Amino acid sequence: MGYEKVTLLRWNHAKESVNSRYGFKTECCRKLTEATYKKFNETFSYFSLAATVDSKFFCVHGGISPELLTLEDIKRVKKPFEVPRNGLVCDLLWSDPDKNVSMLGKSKRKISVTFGRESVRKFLEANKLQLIIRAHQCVPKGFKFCLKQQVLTVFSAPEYSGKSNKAAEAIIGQNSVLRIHTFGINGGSLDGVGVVSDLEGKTQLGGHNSGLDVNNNLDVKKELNEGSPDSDDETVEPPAKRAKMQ
Ligand SMILES: [Mn+2]
Repeated sequence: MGYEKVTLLRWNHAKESVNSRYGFKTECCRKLTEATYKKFNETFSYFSLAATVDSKFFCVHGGISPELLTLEDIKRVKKPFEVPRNGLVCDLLWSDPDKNVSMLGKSKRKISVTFGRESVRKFLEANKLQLIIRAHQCVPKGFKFCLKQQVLTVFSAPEYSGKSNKAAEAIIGQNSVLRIHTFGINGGSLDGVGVVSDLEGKTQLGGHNSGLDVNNNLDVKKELNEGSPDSDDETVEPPAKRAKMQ
């Protein structure tokens, strides 16, 4: 299937200091050139912070921020931009949902914050949105709803860093029907596993035919995944470089 337009959202590794710590720089310089590596990082500074789909789904890499009240706060960030170590831009790329707090909590990543169901509820309500779709944490099935099903984590790297997790993608179709396609690695190649068509964890095989209508399922499937995603992605921000002694 072709796409007319693709919007890449900035993620927490789309930053030079993180790239140089977690292997992208090494791989890039080995397979390509350092100049290409620099171009990658320059390009990252033009990526979008977040996107909405159908004015219902808020897509972002990490999550929300105490400095995020309305979508206008994001629109005010002019490209290109760097990712600071705190504040709105940092939180959008680094924050995580947290079932143990109502509003905000401390992140064990040593950067940004965690956010609870009440802060999500307020953000969604203020912006007339229904669901936050984010990545940033490895989850065993590739997807996980949390915080009263106001937040969906979709993790697209199967067998991440030696784990046995599946991966998933969220597909929003006509009438804002949300489908979740999960996949794993089979014999070294990506293998479509199927589409999850209900919220009770029964993965149905058979391609993209089954739809998951979030609106119809939100209230009746409350039991699902009320916890926070497992914080398996333990990426932390590298410490700030110390100024060289003169
Ligand atoms: Mn991440």
